[in-house]
Amino acid sequence: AAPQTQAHTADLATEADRLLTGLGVSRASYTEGTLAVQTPITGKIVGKVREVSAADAAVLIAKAHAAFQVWRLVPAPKRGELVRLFGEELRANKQALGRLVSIEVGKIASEGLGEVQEMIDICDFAVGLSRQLYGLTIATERGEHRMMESWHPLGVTGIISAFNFPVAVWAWNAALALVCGNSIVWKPSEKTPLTALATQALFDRALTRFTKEGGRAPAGLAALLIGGRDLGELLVDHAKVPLVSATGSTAMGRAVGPRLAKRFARAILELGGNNAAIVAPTADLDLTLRGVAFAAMGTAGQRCTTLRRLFVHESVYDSFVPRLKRAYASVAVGSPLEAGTLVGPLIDGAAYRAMQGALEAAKAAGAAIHGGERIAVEGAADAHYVRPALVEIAAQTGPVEQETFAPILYVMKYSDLDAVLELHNAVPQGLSSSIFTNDLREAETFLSARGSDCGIANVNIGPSGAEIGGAFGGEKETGGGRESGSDAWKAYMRRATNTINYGRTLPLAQGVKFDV
Ligand code: UN1
Repeated sequence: AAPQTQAHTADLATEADRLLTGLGVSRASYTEGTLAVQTPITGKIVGKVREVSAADAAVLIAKAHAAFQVWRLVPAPKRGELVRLFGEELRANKQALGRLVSIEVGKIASEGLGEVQEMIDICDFAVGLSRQLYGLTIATERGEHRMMESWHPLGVTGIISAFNFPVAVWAWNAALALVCGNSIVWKPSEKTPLTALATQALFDRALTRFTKEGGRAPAGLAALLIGGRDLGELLVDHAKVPLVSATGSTAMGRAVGPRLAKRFARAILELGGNNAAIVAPTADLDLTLRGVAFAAMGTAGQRCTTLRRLFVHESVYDSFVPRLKRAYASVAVGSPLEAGTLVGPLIDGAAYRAMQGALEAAKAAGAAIHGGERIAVEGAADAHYVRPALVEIAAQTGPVEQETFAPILYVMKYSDLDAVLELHNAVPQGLSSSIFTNDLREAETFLSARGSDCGIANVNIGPSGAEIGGAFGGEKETGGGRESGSDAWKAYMRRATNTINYGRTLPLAQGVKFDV
């Protein structure tokens, strides 16, 4: 029997309305607009969001620039207090916002909540960071001189986010940018304006509390640009926006990167991934099975960190791959709002068609395809549910070299570690990677300079589901940007090298003589 979705569209629209008003969003902003929002759970429209005109967007960016000039003078730990209050709003509203993420993006409940938890985590991190924005003091060659680095606020930070992490990725950028003394302007995905409105409303609440408690938050500190690609372009081309952090496809990055470079603006690019895992002869296969299943099928394959290529050693292939196939055949696909579901819907029909196109190309290349078919869910004829696809393929060609944002796992057999490392690194993308092994030499080789060429390399953990404490991002066509933890904050500030002479003479560097 077809799985059922008890959550019919009417109920979802009503629920979204209840959640949005509860989170402080004005009803007119999501019922009286022109941007239709579909829930992927049923494929039906649950909101019509008001878009920002290009003229209004320009005003908002100008206001954000004016706000920056005030905000940069607020001491960083006080800026951290605003982010702390925002984190409190998120804690208090985790259930509601997480549920709205599930409705708008189709994530299962724990992943919707997990996304909000990731926002809370980055707020905590940023609050601590607000007392840790430090520069070096560097030895100078001149007597009675001191050389040091100062880190200063940079300016308006543009944030372009994708549908699949509609609010967490904004939070990574927003929390850091704000403690760094920047104002922020956000262009969310056109597919996810509801969660953007809700997040902005929670942020506004934190701002109100901050001001009530005597904080100095200038108007226009955080703006939201809901609308189409033209608004993103406006942000990218705006002379008063020195940094744009953009998450999305490599195609998007190719459009954004050169435009920013043209005006010497900074870019943090978080683009496509084509993440692989190696299952080595000594791998703990029970652990590997769970790690692979979550990384490849979780979020219906719609994470930039999703596991897409699996290299299995020939000595364990026949014991491991059949188990994995059984997991693929039995994983619960259906409405993400129902308990027990692990794989929710694809975001839309275009994602479904891209998935089918990749599977057809794999088939033409001689692959054996298990799963991948559309699943009918009662009450959701316009939605796109699929059984995740496990594709056994001989060579890494065609669709295996591309990122298809859907649950397709290409499985290949290998015999030699050096050869598989070469294959591992042979794709254009370089975001995340894993090896499953209990052999110390293999694990360390994978993490070494001749190992994985990705920004994230893991041992005995899948490539997805990173914590916020580490720097997040990848190499090659993934764009090279780093967000979130470690010292990623430095990209949001400008560095000044200061040399101070506290003596009475003026020695010149490099022994230069210039006596007038
Ligand atoms: C993304 O898919 O754009 O590591 C971000 C992860 C999450 C973030 C993914 N923490 O899978």
